[in-house]
Amino acid sequence: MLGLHENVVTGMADGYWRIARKPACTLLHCGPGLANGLANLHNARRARSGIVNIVGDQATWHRPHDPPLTADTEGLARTVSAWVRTSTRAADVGRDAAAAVQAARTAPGQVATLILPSDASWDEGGVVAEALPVPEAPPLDPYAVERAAQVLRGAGGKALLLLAGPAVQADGQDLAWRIAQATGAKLMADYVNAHVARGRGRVQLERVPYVTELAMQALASFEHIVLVNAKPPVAFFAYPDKPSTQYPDGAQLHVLARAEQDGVAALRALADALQAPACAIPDPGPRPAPATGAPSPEKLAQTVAALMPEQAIVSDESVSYGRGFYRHTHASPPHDWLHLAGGAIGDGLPVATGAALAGRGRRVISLQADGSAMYSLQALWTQARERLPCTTILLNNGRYNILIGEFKGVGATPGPTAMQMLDLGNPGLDWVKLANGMGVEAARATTMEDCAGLLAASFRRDGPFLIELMV
Ligand SMILES: Cc1ncc(C[n+]2csc(CCOP(=O)(O)OP(=O)(O)O)c2C)c(N)n1
Ligand SMILES: [Mg+2]
Repeated sequence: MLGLHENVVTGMADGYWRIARKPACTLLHCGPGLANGLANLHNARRARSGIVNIVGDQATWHRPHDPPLTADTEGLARTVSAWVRTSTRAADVGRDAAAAVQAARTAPGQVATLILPSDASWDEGGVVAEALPVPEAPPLDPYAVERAAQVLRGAGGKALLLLAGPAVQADGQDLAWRIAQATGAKLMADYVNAHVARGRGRVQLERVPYVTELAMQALASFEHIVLVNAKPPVAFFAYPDKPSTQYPDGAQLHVLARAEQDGVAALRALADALQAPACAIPDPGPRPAPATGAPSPEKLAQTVAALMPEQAIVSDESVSYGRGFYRHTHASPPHDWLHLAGGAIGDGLPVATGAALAGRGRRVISLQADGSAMYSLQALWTQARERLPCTTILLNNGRYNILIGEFKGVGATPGPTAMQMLDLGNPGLDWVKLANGMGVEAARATTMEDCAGLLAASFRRDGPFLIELMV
């Protein structure tokens, strides 16, 4: 599949892993091409996605002449990769490729980068290697299970099970719900999740809020936080006079499963230790009707919940507009929700594209902020070329809205010069034309009625469609 910028390609590989649970392989050009793809490899690393990057490089005997594209390719690769190797002979390439795939599949999923000097590719003598076994995830710590059971038995509602990684998939949620019902513990998802199973039949999880004050409020009552593939919750950024950590000073943190351990197995062991009986996850109530009138975040969430097809995939790079989407989308068919896992904007459309490739016909809905979309909008071209079932709701607020809040967070009042740097309205971006220019049909919506009509129509198409929602 051709992507028209390396950051589109690496983001596609990230989205592919999140749905297919097997690595995609990128093909990138020399050090600078890898550098172009680094931001989305950073996101993939934070999402714990398995990816095999193949980076072409100068022939071994040409490199000493220092041609223009010579760079520290290994150095660049190391910043995002768990595994890096340069093959120096054709005879080694098969062996090294097998090791790269093995590294990418190592729990919970890793970025592996294989650098191939051009002579290693074109020389005779290549050998096809056998696939290597996928290593087992590190074993659970029985003491951690026992300790968590002990804590949860005594703490009731003062304990939180904080879920991330595999623990926010359907099986993990079932087990966590049983544990919560048996002990009175509360459940929450980490703010940063690559992939959350959502909708009817799943737990109505909320995430730890983004805004530090709100996160601290949400966590204030907990004396014990049991981490299941999650990290201790910390703020995205520092703010003067605010703490980095969002949990109460006196709270005890208990690691049930680290990111690379099997959180679902850990929850199963914990449910067994607590003899937590099976119990049904509550019904979220009736599906909402599509909203009407002027767009708002709540109305958009409600409309998406009203209309999304079965087994949809949501790629959420809605940035400031989407913080409250969860609450209004529980009562919808089962679906998968993919977040920006590493905070580097420009992943939403590529992830949607890769997820659509892995989803084999499943509808992908991008909830996509405008400023972030501009980083990698070429992904639309790949959606058109591959006729992927992608519906993009492009949230046109004409600015980097979130950064206005960040100014407030550090106690600054942006003046006219700073505000101008957050403004995308001069000249305004015409998303219908931008999409059309890359072969994607598109229309503008200014009301929720328009949006609902276009959304429903897009779901009946085979290929991609973009709705520019003026918000
Ligand atoms: C790669 C990268 N560059 C810059 C930033 C800083 N940044 C965070 S959000 C943002 C603007 C987001 O604007 P938009 O996508 O329009 O969302 P809105 O704030 O309007 O909701 C920027 C520039 C970042 N997080 N990642
Ligand atoms: Mg914006």
